[in-house]
Amino acid sequence: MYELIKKVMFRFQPETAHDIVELGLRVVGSYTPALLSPFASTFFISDARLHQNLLGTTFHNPVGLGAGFDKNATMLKGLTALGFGHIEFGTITPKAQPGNPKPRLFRYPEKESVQNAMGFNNEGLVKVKKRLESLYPFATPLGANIGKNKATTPENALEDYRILIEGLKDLCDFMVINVSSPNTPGLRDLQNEAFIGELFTMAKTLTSKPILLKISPDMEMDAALKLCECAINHGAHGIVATNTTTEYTLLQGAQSFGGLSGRVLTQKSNAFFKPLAEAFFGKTVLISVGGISDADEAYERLLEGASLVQVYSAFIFQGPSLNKRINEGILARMNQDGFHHIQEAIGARR
Ligand code: FMN
Repeated sequence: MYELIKKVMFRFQPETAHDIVELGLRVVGSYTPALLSPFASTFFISDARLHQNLLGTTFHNPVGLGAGFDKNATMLKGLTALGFGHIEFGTITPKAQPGNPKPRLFRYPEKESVQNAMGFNNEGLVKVKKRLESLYPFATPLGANIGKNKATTPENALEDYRILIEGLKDLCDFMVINVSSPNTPGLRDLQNEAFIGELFTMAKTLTSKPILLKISPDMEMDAALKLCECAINHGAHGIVATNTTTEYTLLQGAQSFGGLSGRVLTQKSNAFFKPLAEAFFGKTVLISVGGISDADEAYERLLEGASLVQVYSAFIFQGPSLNKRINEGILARMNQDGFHHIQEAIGARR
C-alpha cells in the first residue's frame, strides 16, 4: 500500500510531498480523531518488554521520530498513531523564520538517502508554544529541539537558547540543544566547550527538565568526546548523536550544500556513536540517530549503549509501518539473545 502512495508522492517535489503529508496528518489529528484509532491499532506496538522509564517519563518503545519532520508540532497526534515511541519536534527558533531558499530538500531513492538545507524554517516560539499549550501533557514523550535564529549573532546566541528554554520547559518532556545543523551559518561553531558549558550552566538555573545535546558526526572524535563530557559535567542529561553530515563524497551526485542523511549516513553515524557510548554509557542517556532504517541497525545501536534510537529519512522511504517493523525486529532479536527486557539489551556490549 505504501509503495503505491510513495509512487504518487515521489512525483511531487520533496518539500511539496512533505507539505501534503503534514496537511493529512494535521487534519486527521485535529478534525477526524476517530480515524486515528485504526491507524494506532495497525501501527502501534504495545509490549511491556519495550517500556523504559527514562528522562523522568515513560517510553513505550525505543524508536522515536528525529527532529525536523514535525518542525512546528502540528502533526503530533497523527504521528503518535503511527506508533513512534517519542517525537522530537522542531527545530524551533525564538522568532519565526522562512529558512533557506528553495529547492532545499533532495531525495536519493536508490540510496534511501536525503539531502536537506532547510535552515530551521519554522513558525517561531510564540505560535508553537500556543499549539503545545492545548496539547501538553501528551500521550507520547515529546522532545523540543531548539536552535538560534539565523539573524542572531554568536554573541547573542545564548539569549536565544534562554528564551526557548523558558518558553518550552513546561510544554515538553525533554529538550534538545541543536548546535549541529549544517544549514545555519556559524551554528556549528557553537559546538565549543566555552559556549556549551555556559549554556548548560544557564539551563540549570531555568529548569530541572532534562536537556540533551545533539551533535554533528563531522566533529573530530576527540573534540566530540570533550564537548559531550563538558555538557554532561555542566548538567546535560544526555547526548543525541548524530545530526546530518556534510561529507558529500558519501553520495555520488550530492549537492554541495546542506546535510546528508539516510543510508549513506549509517556507517558514519554508527562509527561515531561507538566511542561516545564507550565513554558515556551508564553516565548519561544516549540517543542514537543517523541512517537507522531497519531492526538490525536499531538493535546494533541499542547493544552499543543507546537507550533510544530515532529515525527520519527511512520514514520517508518506508512509510508508516517502519516503526512497528523495527520494534518487532528488536523483540525478535531480544528473544534470540535471551533478553527478557530491553534494558538487558541496552549496552550489552559494554
Ligand atoms: N535535525 C535537527 O536537529 N533539527 C532539524 O530541524 C532538522 N531538520 C531536518 C530536516 C530534514 C529534511 C532532514 C532529512 C533531517 C533533519 N534533521 C534535523 C536531522 C535529523 O533529525 C537526523 O538527525 C538526521 O536526518 C539523521 O537521521 P536519518 O538518517 O534517520 O535521517
